[in-house]
Amino acid sequence: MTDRNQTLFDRAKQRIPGGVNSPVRAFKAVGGTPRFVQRAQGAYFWDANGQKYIDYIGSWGPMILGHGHPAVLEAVQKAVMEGFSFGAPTEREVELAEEIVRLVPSIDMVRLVSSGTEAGMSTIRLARGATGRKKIIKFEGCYHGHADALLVKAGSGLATFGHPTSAGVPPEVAQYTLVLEYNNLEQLEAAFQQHGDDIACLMIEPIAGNMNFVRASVPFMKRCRELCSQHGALLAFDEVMTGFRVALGGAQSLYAQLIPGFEPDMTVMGKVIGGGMPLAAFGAKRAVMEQLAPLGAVYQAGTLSGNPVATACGLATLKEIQKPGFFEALSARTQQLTRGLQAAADAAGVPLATDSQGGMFGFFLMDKLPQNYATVMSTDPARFNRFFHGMLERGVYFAPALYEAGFVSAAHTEADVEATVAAAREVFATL
Ligand code: KE4
Repeated sequence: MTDRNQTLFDRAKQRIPGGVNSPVRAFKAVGGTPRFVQRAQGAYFWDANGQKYIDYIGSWGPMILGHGHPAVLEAVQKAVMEGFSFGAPTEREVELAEEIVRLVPSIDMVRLVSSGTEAGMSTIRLARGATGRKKIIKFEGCYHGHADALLVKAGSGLATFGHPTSAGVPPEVAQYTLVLEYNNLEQLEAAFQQHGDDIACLMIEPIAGNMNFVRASVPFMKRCRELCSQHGALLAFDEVMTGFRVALGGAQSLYAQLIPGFEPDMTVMGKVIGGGMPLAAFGAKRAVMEQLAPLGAVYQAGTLSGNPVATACGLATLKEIQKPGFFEALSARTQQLTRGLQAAADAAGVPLATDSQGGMFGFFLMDKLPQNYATVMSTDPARFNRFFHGMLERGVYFAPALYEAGFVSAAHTEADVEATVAAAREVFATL
């Protein structure tokens, strides 16, 4: 039988670089043929061959309700009948801005954009404009979108700033980005000691989903907050993945429970707030946000920003996740998965470490949870790839890279997770 995924992939590679519109989709890290999605519903999607999969990616986070939630579908269908895009303000943008600010108490104002990259890039520019400083701190293993200043890897020690991770990024741009090791208190202290008063912002994924699932330790996060405050740098939480996903109030609401009075200065958001449509946002206190055009001197703009169909999708999604018991049920389902995977690995004598928060989870083929990128990347890639493909062949779609997180939706049932764990028992036995 013809493999339509392969046929489509071959065609795609003729006209789209690597056959994909975003690199991770190409299965380069795991090998094999990417699955071309024909349609999706609830916790499942069907590929170009009609093969059904339990979907643990959910568009890399947005599909927290599952695919095709009736209330979201209705809201989007109504919105498209009123118009696709106007390039003019609409009431729904105001409603969504008010809703986001209500759910994220650390921000007074928000600007809507179309992607997490746009939101992260604009946050950096705004932080630089608001502080008049050039330098920024990011952490190895955290991804904040593909803006030049953020495609940077650690330099040779603290004294030197970063080097580009991508061709096309001039070293002059990377020179203002300092890349530290995640959870490394000594490096953090030294960086602020040497550069503190020149730092515009420190940007961090509070739970790093771009190195699978690594939490910033409480002492580390507390110190990030203290040092930023001490030196007049802005603490920017990149919650594109964790926002409205690990908890209704995002990861910052969890750190606020562990560190008295904790809040970031800026927040980058995306994914869930668009419900699968192109919508992201960044927010901060009024004094910072009012430095943005047209009020202030920091320019930022976007043709499709606050798109009326995307805001309808986002509002309907945010309404559903606020229903009583939503996150309790989602967390319980996610924990059913991680506990089931752990038991299956233990039974097969395969080292596995798992963690989850709300509807986001990670697992590592190692004995204990890693605290930084270097440890995550010490995983045996061949073993991960065998696990990934073993599950894929059994109709379970995990992230096609060992450094990516996984996502459970409200549509995943107990039976879906039981089937996933049963498949994992078979695959772990082969590892
Ligand atoms: P986008 O520009 O892809 O919408 O968002 C960039 C971004 C920013 N910040 C965080 C914490 C993110 O996780 C992302 C994007 N996440 C990846 C998954 N690791 C999207 C998948 C992809 O690149 O295709």
